[in-house]
Formats: sequence, structure tokens, C-alpha cells
Amino acid sequence: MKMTFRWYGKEQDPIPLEYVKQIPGMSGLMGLLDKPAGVDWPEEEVRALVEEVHAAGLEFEVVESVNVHEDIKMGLPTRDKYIEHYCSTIRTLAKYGVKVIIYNFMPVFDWLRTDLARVIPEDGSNSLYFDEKDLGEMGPLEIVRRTAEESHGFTLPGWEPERLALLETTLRQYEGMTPDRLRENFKYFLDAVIPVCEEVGVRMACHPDDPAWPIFGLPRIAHSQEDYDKIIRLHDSPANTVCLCTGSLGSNPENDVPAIIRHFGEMNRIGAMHVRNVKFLGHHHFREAAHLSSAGDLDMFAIMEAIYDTCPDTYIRPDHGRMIWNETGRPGYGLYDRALGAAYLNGLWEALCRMKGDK
Ligand SMILES: [Mn+2]
Repeated sequence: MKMTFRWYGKEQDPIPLEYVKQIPGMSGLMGLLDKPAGVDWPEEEVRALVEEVHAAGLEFEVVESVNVHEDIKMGLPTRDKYIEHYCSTIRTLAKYGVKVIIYNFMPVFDWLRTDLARVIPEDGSNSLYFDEKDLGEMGPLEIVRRTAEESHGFTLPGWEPERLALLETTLRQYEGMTPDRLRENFKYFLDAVIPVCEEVGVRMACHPDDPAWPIFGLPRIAHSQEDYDKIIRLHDSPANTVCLCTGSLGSNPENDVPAIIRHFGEMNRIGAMHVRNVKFLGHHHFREAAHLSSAGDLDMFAIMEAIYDTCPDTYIRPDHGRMIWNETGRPGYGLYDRALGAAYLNGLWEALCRMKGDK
């Protein structure tokens, strides 16, 4: 297991790389260039980023994310140009040592929450929160306005202003889109990019829908084991993998997260993992919790054991953290609680290695 940390680049992330390096056991980043979907990442900028990360004593083997242009998801004729850019970006990243590219295929909305700083009454910290009841009252345009307002001036991943400016048009263009048609467009994309990945030694890792069910009537096709079985069959290759996010899949209590890890781990189809905990509050109603098992409803030991048993060499990172100790910053991506999360997951890992005795 390689422990990594999500980082948005020195212009966009208030956390210095030296702080990331000081978290015990941190091997590298899940990082990115801040580019709109559809852009071919310039080699010079990739090189500069990788050199900066290496100079801090960290690895840069996982990119999160290279976003997929909406025209590709909708299957518009313009998609070929954007797919070409995507393939070129894969080649550039491979040249600088990248092994895994995380992405998602969610229409319009990436992750979605109804409150970015819900106070947790037990201890006064706050975390990301979702209640579908609130969403019904708000509607897509209102939730976008609120999310932008609450993000402390940071552009949130998946909520880039240039994408959301076109929201009304994009929502209209998706009218009539079915899960099967979305999967056809997904296959078209994978058929183009996976052979490039195979050639240059990169694995694509598809992040689940978050939360793990359809929203605003838009089709979503990556939120269960069955969904991922279909995605893998769209283009069967070791390069077509899952970014198994325990909190996203775990937002639906019907998903048995350790069992899903074992299923895809045994198939060698896990490219990367996000490991975090979720507290269920009701139907389609949850908040994010500290990583510790007892702080939420996921069994973090069973999750780490499934990784140990079936995909012990994968990249993982602590995922969203709460805001604690008066920290302010990008919602979900403060330093302190994610560092605590990494330390806790590393502790579980050390215990597993001792118990199972082979590392
Ligand atoms: Mn995730």
C-alpha cells in the first residue's frame, strides 16, 4: 500500500508540500494541473509540477483528476477532438512517471453535498453533509450557487466555474439521456484511451458517483458492484480499473464496501483507493465522519484488511476530512483531519502486517 495525499498545486492549495511530507508514512501525492476538462496538458507544466513534487521528497505517480469533457459523456461529434487531447495528456503524464489517472464519468455534477460545513454536535467540528430532502427544495441552480458561496473562494474539484456557467444548457442537452446511452458513450471513450494506457503503462481509475445514486434525474452509472462489473466489461483490460472510494460507495448502506474491494481486488481491477468513513443519518441522508471506525458506520479495519488481502500494492489516500482545530480552507481538504486519517490508516496497516506476518 502506498499512502498518498490529495494536493491541488501551490496556487490552489494552502497546504505546503513540506507539511504533506511531514505526515508519517506519506509516499506521494494524488495531484493535478489546474486545467479545464478537454485541455491537452502542456508538457512543460507537467514537468515543472513533477519536479516540484520530487524536490519535496514526494512521489507523483497518481493524477487526480484528468476530467472528461462533457461532450464526451454526451457523445457529441466534437468528442473526438477532446478524446485526442485526453490521449495526448496520458502520454505526457506517463513520460513523467505517472502510473494511475483518476477520473469520473458523472454527467454535469461531480460530488454533491447540501452543506459543506455542517457542525457535528458531539464535538463542534464540521464536515460535508448531504440530505436529499434539502436538495429537493433547492434544485440544481440553487445548489450550485450555495456550493460556490460556501467554498471559501476555492474552486471545488468538479465545480469549475467554466463548467457550471453553462449549467442550464448542459442540463437541457442531457434530457432523454439513458444509462445505456451513457454507457455507450463511456465505451467509445474507453475504446480510445485504454489502448494508449496499455502502450505507455498507465491505468485509468474510474471514481464512483458521489453520493451513490442518481440525482436531478441525470443518469449515473458507477455506484455499485454491478455498475463496475459493466464498466470493466466495456473494455476489458488491466488498464481499465476502479478508483474505489469507500465514502462514495459507502453513502449507500446497501453497498458492502469490504466485499466490493475484495471483488475488484481479486480481479486486479483496483487502480487506486480513497479511504474514508461515513455516518448514516437516514435515507439518502449522511455526513462525513472522522476516519476511525467508531466515528461512523463503515468498518475501516475490514476495509484495510480487504486491501491487504487482495490489492496490497495499491495507492490509497485519506479522503475528505472534517474541519477541526479552527482550520479553514478548502471544504473536505484541510490538513489536520486528513493527517489524522492517514496516521490511523497507517496504524491499521501496521497491525495487519504484524498479524498476517508477511511484511
Ligand atoms: Mn473519493
